[in-house]
Amino acid sequence: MDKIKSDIKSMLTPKRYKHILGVEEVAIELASRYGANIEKVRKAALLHDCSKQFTITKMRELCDCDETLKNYGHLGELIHGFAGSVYAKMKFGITDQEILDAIRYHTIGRRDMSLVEKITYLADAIEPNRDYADVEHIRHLAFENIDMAILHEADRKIEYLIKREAVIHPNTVDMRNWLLAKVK
Ligand code: DGI
Ligand code: FE
Ligand code: FE
Ligand code: FE
Repeated sequence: MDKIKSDIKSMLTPKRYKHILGVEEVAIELASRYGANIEKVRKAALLHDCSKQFTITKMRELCDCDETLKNYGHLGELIHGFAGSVYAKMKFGITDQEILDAIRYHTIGRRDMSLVEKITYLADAIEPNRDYADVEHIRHLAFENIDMAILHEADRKIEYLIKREAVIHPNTVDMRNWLLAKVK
């Protein structure tokens, strides 16, 4: 784990590395709370943004931009999880599919996420360096009901994207609808 940390530190800006450590911290807390494998969530947390400093060209080369990104590949921000998952396998020797999927879907989410995926997605959104209007509420919810917390985060994200007149990836909507049915 120390090797992953030092490699990641050298690949990212200091600010991004600070974010990574924040995600790791929250991911460990959530894993303890919900009984997830700590090793797995730590690896997913440390590697989730590993491709963040790559050029968009390099991300596109790496990324097996499957059906999920087919009509959304022009949105640069959505690719780094896909590229990161390929890079984590190639350069960090990660073979566990749950970790690779947690990295892959950490930005857009998806329906039927595993616990490791949920924790990575949520920790990314609520780590201590994050600051947005609803973050305290979602931080609190995170330890009460993880599905409810992700549902609120998805709602918040969708509202934010609508306000900015930005394209919404269907995975986010699909994840939201899945959770909505689940928590009812
Ligand atoms: O990589 P991080 O900054 O830690 O966070 P992230 O991977 O969750 O999100 C990266 C960016 O992607 C963030 O600025 C919001 C944006 N994003 C997430 N979902 C969507 C999106 N942008 C668009 N246009 N549509 C989405 O569905
Ligand atoms: Fe990210
Ligand atoms: Fe996120
Ligand atoms: Fe992140």
